[in-house]
Amino acid sequence: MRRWRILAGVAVVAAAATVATVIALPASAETAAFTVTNSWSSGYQAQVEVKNNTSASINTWRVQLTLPAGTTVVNSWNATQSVSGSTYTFTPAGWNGTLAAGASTSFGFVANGTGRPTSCQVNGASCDGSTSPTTPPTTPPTTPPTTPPTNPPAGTTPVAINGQLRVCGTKLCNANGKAIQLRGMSTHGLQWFDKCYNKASLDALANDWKADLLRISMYVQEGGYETNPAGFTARVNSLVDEAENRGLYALVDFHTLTPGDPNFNLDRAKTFFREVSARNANKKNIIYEITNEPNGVSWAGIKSYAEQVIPVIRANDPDAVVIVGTRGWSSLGVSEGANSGEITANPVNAANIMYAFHFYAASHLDNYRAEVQRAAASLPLFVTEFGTVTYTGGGQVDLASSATWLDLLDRLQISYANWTYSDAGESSAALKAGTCNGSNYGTSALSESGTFLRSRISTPDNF
Ligand code: IDC
Repeated sequence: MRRWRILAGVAVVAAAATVATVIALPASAETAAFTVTNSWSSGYQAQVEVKNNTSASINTWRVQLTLPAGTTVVNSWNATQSVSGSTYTFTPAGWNGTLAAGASTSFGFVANGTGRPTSCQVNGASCDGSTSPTTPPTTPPTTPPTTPPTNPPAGTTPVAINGQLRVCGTKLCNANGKAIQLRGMSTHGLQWFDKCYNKASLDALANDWKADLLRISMYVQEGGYETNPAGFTARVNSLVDEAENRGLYALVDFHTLTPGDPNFNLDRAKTFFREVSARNANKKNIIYEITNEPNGVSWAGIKSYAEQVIPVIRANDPDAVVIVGTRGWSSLGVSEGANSGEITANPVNAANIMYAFHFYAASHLDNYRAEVQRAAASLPLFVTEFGTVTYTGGGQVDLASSATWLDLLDRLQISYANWTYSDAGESSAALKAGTCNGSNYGTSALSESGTFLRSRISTPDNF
């Protein structure tokens, strides 16, 4: 981690290592410390820790960073960002403005370009706590930092190639800033089909299907999380590990469905995501889906839920992508007579997020496809769930509509997960009934839907 400090509120050990120099703390100052947490050939990720070194509580702060020509901020989190010329101003995200005496908070951003800030001010004064703005050093003042990789680690699995993902504009990008599409499968409800997620089935998904992601569908009601929070949390964590071991991304789905208002589960969501994000913060493969299919609830209600749950995740895992469900069973509102305009007019106040869209190919046809195409021009979309069948999870497998849908998603580079990688007795299941009682997950175990999905997912990736 390359780290240089523009902070005077702490003891700083001089580079010579023989003399310890303590820089005196100004009588009254806020400070901001800039750290590069990851970098690659065309950009870097940084964190800024804002500290209140005064003896009184403050209720807001403002950090201004000036970047050299050729370097821009792509996105930020845990702060509200504005820009004037080459100076970026960061103010509290809403929940982290108040800092008690001695308290600190941090925000992060991704820069496109390699230039580090040439100036840093906090509340109008230098970030080091002195009264006049100073230019931070351009070389590390202390012992040589560890060298960050200039490229994602070499390897052949989706996670080894792409590393930590982030949202870039309307796309999902890898650690190198390249727009990518992930294709994979969703579990069925873990309370019913847990036995389908074992070594042989997950190996088949990674090696034979060449999937990029596993959606871990944890129902909250219907015998799910609410009945055994510790047990379901542990199982989700173990599946995040199983995905990581195979180089797959893990999409953690807080599968709210009935009741449709996610706020019914707000406290459970905060507890669940606090625990899961703390435990998995250092993993590159985790993506958080904070609510499955809001229904019978306004967009304002969903947005309010998201703006309470996202900070809980960010506090532990600031750089992970978070996906927010949309109105009308994640139909961008269409199934309840609305459309994505209500989101673009009033987006969730958070960075590095995407919006969920779900479809069932035999039920949701051209008017839904048109809305996805329209919305994709301005919103980052992720199809976290879709079926080849009707919205009941059963009925006819509509291969023609499914292919039209997947062609559209491929063209728009929208990532997707199919419902379900299970042997449920319904036509949406990719595995024939009874498969999970044995150890054969080869092509002979696949249903009509599974055969189709494997043929689509196993083709070469665009990364
Ligand atoms: C369905 C399952 C079915 C189960 C039911 C319980 O396929 O076996 O009995 O849930 O609620 C969704 C939901 C997803 C549904 C799926 C099919 O996210 O939970 O699964 N579906 O109905 N949205 C649209 C369709």
